[in-house]
Amino acid sequence: MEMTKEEFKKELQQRLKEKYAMDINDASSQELYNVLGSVVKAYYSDAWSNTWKDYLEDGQKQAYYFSIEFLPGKMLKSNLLNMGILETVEAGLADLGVSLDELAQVEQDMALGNGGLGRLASCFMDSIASCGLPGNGNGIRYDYGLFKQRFVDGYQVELPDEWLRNGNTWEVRKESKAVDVLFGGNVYLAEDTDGQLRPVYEGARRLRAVPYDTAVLGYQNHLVNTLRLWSVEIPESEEDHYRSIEDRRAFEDLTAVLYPDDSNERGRQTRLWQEYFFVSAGVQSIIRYYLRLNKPLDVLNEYVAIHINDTHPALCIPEMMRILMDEHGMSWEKAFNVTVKVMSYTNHTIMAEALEKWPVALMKENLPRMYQIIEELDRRFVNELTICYPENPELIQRTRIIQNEQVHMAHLAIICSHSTNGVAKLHSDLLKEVVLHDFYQLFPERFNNKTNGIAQRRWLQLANPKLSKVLDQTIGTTWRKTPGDLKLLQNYVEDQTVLDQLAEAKKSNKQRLASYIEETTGITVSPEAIFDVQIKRLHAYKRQLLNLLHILKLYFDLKDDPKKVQESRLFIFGAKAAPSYTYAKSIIKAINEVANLINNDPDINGRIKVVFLENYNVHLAELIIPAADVSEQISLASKEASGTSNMKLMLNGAITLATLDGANVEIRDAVGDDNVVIFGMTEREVYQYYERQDYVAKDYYDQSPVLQRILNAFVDGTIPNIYFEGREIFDSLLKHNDEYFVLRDFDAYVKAQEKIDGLYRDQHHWQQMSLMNIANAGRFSADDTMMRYAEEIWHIEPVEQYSKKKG
Ligand code: CJB
Repeated sequence: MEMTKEEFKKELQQRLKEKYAMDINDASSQELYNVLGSVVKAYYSDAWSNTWKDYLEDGQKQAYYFSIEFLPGKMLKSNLLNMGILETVEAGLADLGVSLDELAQVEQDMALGNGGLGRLASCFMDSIASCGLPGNGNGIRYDYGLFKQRFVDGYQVELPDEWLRNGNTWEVRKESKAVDVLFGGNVYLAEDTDGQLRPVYEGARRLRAVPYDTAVLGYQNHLVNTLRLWSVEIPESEEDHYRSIEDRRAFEDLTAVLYPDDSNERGRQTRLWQEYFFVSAGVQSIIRYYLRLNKPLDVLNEYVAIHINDTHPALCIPEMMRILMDEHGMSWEKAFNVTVKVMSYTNHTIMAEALEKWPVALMKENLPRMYQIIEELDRRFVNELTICYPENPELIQRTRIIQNEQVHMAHLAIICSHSTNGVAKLHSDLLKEVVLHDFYQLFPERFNNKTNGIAQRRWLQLANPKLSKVLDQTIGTTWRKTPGDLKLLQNYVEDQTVLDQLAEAKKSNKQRLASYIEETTGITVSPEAIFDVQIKRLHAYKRQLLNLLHILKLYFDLKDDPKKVQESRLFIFGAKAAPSYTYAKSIIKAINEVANLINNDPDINGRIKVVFLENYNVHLAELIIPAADVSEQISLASKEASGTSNMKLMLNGAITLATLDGANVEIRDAVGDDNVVIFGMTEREVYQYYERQDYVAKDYYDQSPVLQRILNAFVDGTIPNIYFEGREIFDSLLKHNDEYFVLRDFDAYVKAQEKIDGLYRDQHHWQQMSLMNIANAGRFSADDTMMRYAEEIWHIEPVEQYSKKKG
């Protein structure tokens, strides 16, 4: 995909003429962006069609990553980088008086996900292609992405995200690949002309699933995989079935909105429809493609691996069974055998409320054939277990798929797939030992760990060009392809020049963020302050509240003793709360009010500032992360399955301040105790409290004048304008006994923060710690994670010709 600067300029101007009959100077940014997009697309289109044709011709086994969320963010620069023409295009545009950065702003963030789970899926897409692996994504093309967050009087307000308003340059509508999906009605089995039992559908609703494909470019390796997102339409033949416009709208709305919940069960009919819709469309299209290989369906697993990302796509299992049996006449036993070998499943949380369960009645009514198959899967599982463990009926009751009139999606996914993995070592251990222990006893060989990873191209090369340049000058450029080579930086830990250059890059990123903060909030912040960052969804278990309590402590300390020695701090928050999660929204309001109080208090004089940036998204993360000094990873131990912002922040040289939760444990192992600040209860201690049931949050309050002052501030008017929210938070800690042990960990957290303060004062040492974090972040590359999925779960290999070109 070579292209010179002059060729690029010519092509751009030519296309601008063709499309808008305009010269560069007359075009708006949007028009230029559209045309640039079409130039880029034209450049990869050959490689795209070659890739899937090659896969087909070579009978290549492919993986399909099914996820109800993808969160790619902006794609222009990432595509340019992966094509190897980022600099050429940047320079060509500059010649024409256009800034690439400004054009890139025009692109809407593609926010078809809530948080970690969706962003992980997108990092994985990038890495699968970059490793030369044959793998594709399958999901939903929501008309509206995750809501836009605004603050009004400190409250979160949600606005619709009309990301498609100006079109989407990257997608290609594939009308000819549309498939039909059936919902509702009655299904019964009747003998067909060939003597086989086949389902007969009565009164089912037929909807059309139309795919929109997006190219997923590998990093400079000529490989282009596909992210296929499905959109609903009403087939012409069905028009008569709609009695009114409202009736029609209800079905058209199927792919309208992304459910804005994160780690929370959503028992709504539309959500169930969404799940079946993209699963059925995806599996049907895989089978259709497979049949072109002219291979028998009972060796499907030699050519196809389907990954179930969390339980939302778990209906892949009964849908595959349906297609194999109902449409291709396979026996139950054979179909089950193949299905298990094709499917694999990742669990992303141990939070009980996130473990999906669907009421039997709802499933029966909306997806009758799915329910019949699930019921049979459950019946056979129970039969088998009754034979193997006749003495243990409780085990059967605990593990069966249908319990108490509910379908347990995780049970379905584990029982009917060949692999279940957690997303960090601690999380996978907890799955085996506690949360899924029964299943681990039944199927020990199915359980494995795959620690999450991040696409280092986006989170370092694109987000932090300043640091990237220092790295190129210091250790060469191989880290760009092989993130493990970042390790070479360790050799410079005593090199003052390199340390100064790293500090300079950080400072410049802090300045960039400071300007953004000033522009968007009007708050002036000093780049000299410690930039202390907590960016993630707002959730009680992630304990943004603990951060806030500590901020209040610093505030009161400075009020009491204005001469107290303390580094200046800027506390930065970025977080969306699910619209229905009132407690999380109260915390947002409280943080905003505390920010107002502190930022405007002349006694504090800017020594502490608090900024809650609106509308945290991938793009904002790219701005915040390179500027961070401190990475707050302070969830209650055992609750954060992995975390991935922790990896992005360390990669950009922030020091992790963390509990031993999720992947923080592995970050500690990677950088060593001296280069991370750990505090708080271990997961074992948390479980001991659960066993003994002897946590009394109020004791901590009663015994600590410091905590009394801080907590009282929520209800005595010290923090203004939070009459209801303050009471809710106060009661959550004292009346409802502090579910996430905030008060129990408070003292340890304060000490850890004091340690951070002391470490930062010794700038030389701080820079050394920062360097060690960058140097050891390579192991969290999603490339490595994907290679492990490929080898150990999907059994696919990098395509030879691409890996050669890559090498
Ligand atoms: N996660 O973002 C979500 N949504 C869910 O519904 C369940 C889990 C997160 O997934 C990330 C990717 O594995 C994890 O890093 C994170 O800890 C987890 O909360």
